[in-house]
Amino acid sequence: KTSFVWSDPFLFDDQLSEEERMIRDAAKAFADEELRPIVEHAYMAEETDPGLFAKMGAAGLLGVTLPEDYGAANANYVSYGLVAREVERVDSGFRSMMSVQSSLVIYPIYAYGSQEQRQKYLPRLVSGEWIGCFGLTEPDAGSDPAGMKTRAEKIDGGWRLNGTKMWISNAPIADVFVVWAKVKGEDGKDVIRGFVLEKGTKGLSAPKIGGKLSLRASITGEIVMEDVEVGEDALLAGVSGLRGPFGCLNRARYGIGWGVLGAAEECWTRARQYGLDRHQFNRPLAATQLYQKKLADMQTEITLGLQACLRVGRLLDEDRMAPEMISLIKRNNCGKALDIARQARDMHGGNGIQIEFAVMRHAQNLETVNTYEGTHDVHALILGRAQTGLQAFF
Ligand code: TGC
Ligand code: FAD
Repeated sequence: KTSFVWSDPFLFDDQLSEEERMIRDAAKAFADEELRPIVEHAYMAEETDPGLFAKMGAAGLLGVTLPEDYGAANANYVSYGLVAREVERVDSGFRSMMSVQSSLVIYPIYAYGSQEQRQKYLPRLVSGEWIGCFGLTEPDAGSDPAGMKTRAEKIDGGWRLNGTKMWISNAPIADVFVVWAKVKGEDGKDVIRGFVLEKGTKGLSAPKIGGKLSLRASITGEIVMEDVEVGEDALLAGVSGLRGPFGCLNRARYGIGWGVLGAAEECWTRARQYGLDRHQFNRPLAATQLYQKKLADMQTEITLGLQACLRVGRLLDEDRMAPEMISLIKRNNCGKALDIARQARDMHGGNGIQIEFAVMRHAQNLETVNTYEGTHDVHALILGRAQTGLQAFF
């Protein structure tokens, strides 16, 4: 008879290849050795160490799906998901830093860039020597990126960009800025194009957004472009239209689907241990029915969520992914992880508000993760549209 493993109910690990397990274990070792010791300070001080990118690069955690030519691991998307899960087990902010670099900066330069752009940027982004950011959202265009005001105007030999991006992860410490702007097409209609800008270019600045109560270990900023002039070689020539940024978001949202389950697992296992250790009414809290029901709910949602991620990851690796599959796991896993973190906070009683118990930090972080890369409700509308054929955004 097979015995039940409470921490891995469906024997998830059995479904991974040896290589996937090795990458997962390397990510876990990195997260435990390099991230756990600094997370409380980073969160409390709202401080992001730019040197972490080079450490992640040296550990092989950046751009893991890229070919070896660029110094990357040439791993599959299941491995990318496993890395996100281990990093986010420590903090969603650290996973944000990693996934912006991998899915939102390295990926578009690889998928839409020229050979010259690939050679110039990818090795240094994969090693973490250079830090990247991705500017889509604007003060007046969040869920509706088609409403962006940033424009790129054709000038002799290149482009001039004007506009402001808002809520941009990594921006204040970035060397490389992938930004999306409206360009007047030959038919006179606006079309969205991608550009790669570099730190130090005249007119480009990235002030920090302070005062966040969530995702405090990950720095966030604006990108301000005032008559930023760049050459023709700054254009990501391989794509036009919103499918450019969405192609990147598919990959980042997929990683988030995995990552948030790492944060949820951390909250679940901490709540379980706390309930075993803490006694009230002369018995462990974990001996009460309500406490056990909450643990069972957490175990169930995490177990189902992981199976869903693995399935979507396998389909992505087989090139059979539809974006709606990613909306499903991004939306459901973020919502479930947020519920789990809030419950875990409650189950820790007063201690639950303390930084050393981690659960409230995770709950606060997951508020952001539930919102960025398409809010919980926006992904519901994507799934609703796919099953009814009816557009409900406007
Ligand atoms: P819609 O008409 O649906 O589509 C416009 C064009 O885009 C194509 N497309 C996609 N292509 C690839 N993958 C996808 N997932 C795609 N979704 C749409 C579509 O085929 C069409 O192409 P074409 O060639 O026919 O023109 O667009 P819409 O304007 O109606 O948009 C609808 C909506 C709401 C679904 C979309 O705008 C949306 O997803 N909004 C959410 C915005 C969002 O996710 N922003 C994320 C900003 S980046 C971020 O948050 C990073 S946080 C990083 C971190 O710190 O980890
Ligand atoms: P809004 O779009 O104004 O939404 C507000 C509310 O209205 C939400 O509840 C939403 O679900 C709801 N809503 C919107 N439209 C509809 C509708 N049609 N029907 C029903 N309800 C609707 N962006 C980047 O480009 N790059 C980054 O690196 C990045 N990093 C981020 C980091 C952090 C810490 C944060 C907080 C955000 C980041 N974002 C980034 C921006 C993020 O993607 C947006 O915040 C998100 O897409 C939501 O946009 P918004 O904040 O403008 O909210």
